[in-house]
Amino acid sequence: MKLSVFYTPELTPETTLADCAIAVDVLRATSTIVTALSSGAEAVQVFSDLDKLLKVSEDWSSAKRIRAGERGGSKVEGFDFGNSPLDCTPERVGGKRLFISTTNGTRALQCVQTAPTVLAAALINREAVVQHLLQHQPETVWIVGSGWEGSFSLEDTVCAGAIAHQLQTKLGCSLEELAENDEVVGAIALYQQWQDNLLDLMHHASHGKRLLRLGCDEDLKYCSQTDVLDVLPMQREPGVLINSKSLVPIG
Ligand code: 3SL
Repeated sequence: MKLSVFYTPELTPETTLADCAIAVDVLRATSTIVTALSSGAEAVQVFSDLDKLLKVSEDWSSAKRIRAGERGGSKVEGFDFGNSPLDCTPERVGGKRLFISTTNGTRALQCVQTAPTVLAAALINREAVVQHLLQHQPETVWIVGSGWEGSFSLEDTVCAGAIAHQLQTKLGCSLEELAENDEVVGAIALYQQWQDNLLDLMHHASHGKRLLRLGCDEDLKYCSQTDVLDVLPMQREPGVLINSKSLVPIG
């Protein structure tokens, strides 16, 4: 298994593809997606365009859909939710499809959506992602951070490092055997430095500070937890993610 980390969708190769592509947006899209599926959402459908989201979701009755729109960290007018995982309670999302468009995270997912396997990862479901990789052993794995409007993000990189570090530990392999690019080494080093103070790291992150200015302190606390949800968002069709752990094996 060879692992690559790309800090943003813009830095991700366009001409090749990994066997397994993992999109990360700890603050907050992939944390929201993981939480929605954990709370029983039928599926999460991601859009980079708000108007397309509204058009496609029109085919769903209002009782079976939730529309989540975020731009610049705030809820888009006319949408049910913004992009807070704390909104995704079983009472509000259970049995419904979450249609979501955010500033960065949904773009990262669209950037990798042609890969054979597409997963969504955050710190809260890191172990579920690692277990999938150990079980299926894809030859090439990409972890793609969402960043903020094309720039590096501490929180997405530390999550990539958390996945890479756990993978290396569980595989018992060397860094040379696992890492395909320098960013893997950097991400692991960042995680090793901050693994016991992830909330502090969120407070140092530029996007974390932005969310604190918007009063999203509880979101940072929630999103900085590690391995708290055993949920694996996997793309079933382009742009549509389900909890692959809820699938019943045939036979
Ligand atoms: O999901 C995202 O694109 C986030 O980067 C934006 S926010 O956390 O909702 O502000």
